[in-house]
Amino acid sequence: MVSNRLPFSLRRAARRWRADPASGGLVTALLPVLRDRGGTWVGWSGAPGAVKQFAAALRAVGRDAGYTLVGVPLAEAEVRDFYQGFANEVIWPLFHDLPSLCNFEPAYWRTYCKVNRKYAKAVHARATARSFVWAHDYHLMNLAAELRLLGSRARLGFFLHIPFPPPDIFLKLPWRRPLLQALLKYDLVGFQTARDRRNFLACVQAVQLDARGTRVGEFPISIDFNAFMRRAAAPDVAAKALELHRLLPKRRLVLGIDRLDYTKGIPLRLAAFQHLLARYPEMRGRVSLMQVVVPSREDIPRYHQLRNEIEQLVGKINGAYARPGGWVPIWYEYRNLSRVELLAYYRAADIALVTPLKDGMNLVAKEYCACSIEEDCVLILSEFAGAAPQLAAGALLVNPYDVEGVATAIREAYFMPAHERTARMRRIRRLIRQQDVFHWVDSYLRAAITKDLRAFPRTQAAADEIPEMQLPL
Ligand code: GDG
Repeated sequence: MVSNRLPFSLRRAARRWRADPASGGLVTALLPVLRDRGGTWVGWSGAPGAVKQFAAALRAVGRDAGYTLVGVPLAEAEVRDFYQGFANEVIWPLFHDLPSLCNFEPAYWRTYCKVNRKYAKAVHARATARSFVWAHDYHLMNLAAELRLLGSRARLGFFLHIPFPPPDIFLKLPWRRPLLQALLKYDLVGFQTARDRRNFLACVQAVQLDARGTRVGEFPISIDFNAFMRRAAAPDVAAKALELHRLLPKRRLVLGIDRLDYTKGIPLRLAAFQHLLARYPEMRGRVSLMQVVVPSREDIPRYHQLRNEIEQLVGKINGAYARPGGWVPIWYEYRNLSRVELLAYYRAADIALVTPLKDGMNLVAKEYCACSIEEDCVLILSEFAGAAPQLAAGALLVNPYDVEGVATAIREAYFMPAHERTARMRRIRRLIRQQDVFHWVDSYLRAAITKDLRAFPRTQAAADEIPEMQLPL
């Protein structure tokens, strides 16, 4: 496994470094795979400086978790130009269809290549021709190309967690050709949805590259459904959810939880909520929006601006509609929630408002449904989230740019009869349970190692699919 960051968080305890394994769905799903087959995870520790300082902590976590951890040291300038620069100021906005937010600084690309080489060396030192290397996400798109230059004969797979843009957006990238060429050095390139896979192939055709030898597929990522459901039913979570209802009594709770990010559509969501209160006065006092914004990428100026914009909007809406001693339209929090709090917020919310402008998948949507153990809640979901095609059978799909449409959907969710809420939620929950994160890992790995393409209808040889493509350019 290779990812930008290693799957744990480092903290200093009594003059020694301690590393706590991360508890995300991806790590949970991969843990048994790595433990059973013996695996290695290569990534940056997240702390500047030499790996030597935390080598003992890395070894200890690896011993407990059952796999080897290999740290890639990154200098401060590399973190700035590779991680904050190329990854988060070029690829992140571009791949989310926001090219006007891109900073196409040439130094960023050079550092991106250099840092990918660094990761490749760390991988190559440990991989043999019989290894399978699975690289994750947009930080490591050049890894296979660098590994091949080093002479690696390992089988190489890649999974993109974020969307892949259509050609008219992607072709703005000054390094479009070398980047696509690098991706085509992987044996398998996995995307979240059919949309992303189609966009990738259209770009490959647009720059006329030879895609023979690369296989592409769609593998919608998911969550550990049963673990979420079980934890959501625990007494500490139930007590906390009840407390939320006591604090915000006699109203339906609408929940938004997002990392601070301009792709999550938070200002437009607030505008939609304001429109609901203005256009349908009978909704005042009946619903409250709980908006949690989780701090993220705080070193990047655009994220600062976004936080200010959100907080001004919340202030404006609460200022216009709050009543003394009574109802306040928006309950806003800017902080990290603990696991128990997160689950309690999911459980307490009657309606979830998940309205990203574009999202690879959006796990918050799936987690919310898994925690809806009474099956009587409503999910309002953006058409542009990767989760939309899967969850369309039960969610209310909205265009996040259409504030009137989103306001109407909140009203529709509020008045939706109980039997319809249950029928919809049941459909989505069944699907998430069947296609959970273990299913995701399994289908990706089987596609990566099989020789028989017919066994994998959702996987294609890239070159076979391209001739049928309609070029949108
Ligand atoms: C990228 C892609 C794709 C949130 N707040 C708290 C908290 N969370 C956890 C959630 C969830 C995760 O963070 C957020 O995942 P998302 O999928 O919603 O979004 P990104 O972070 O942008 O992830 C995305 C994903 O990769 C996987 O492929 O779905 O499209 O952008 O798991 O539970 N966790 C805790 N406290 C919080 O306050 N503990």
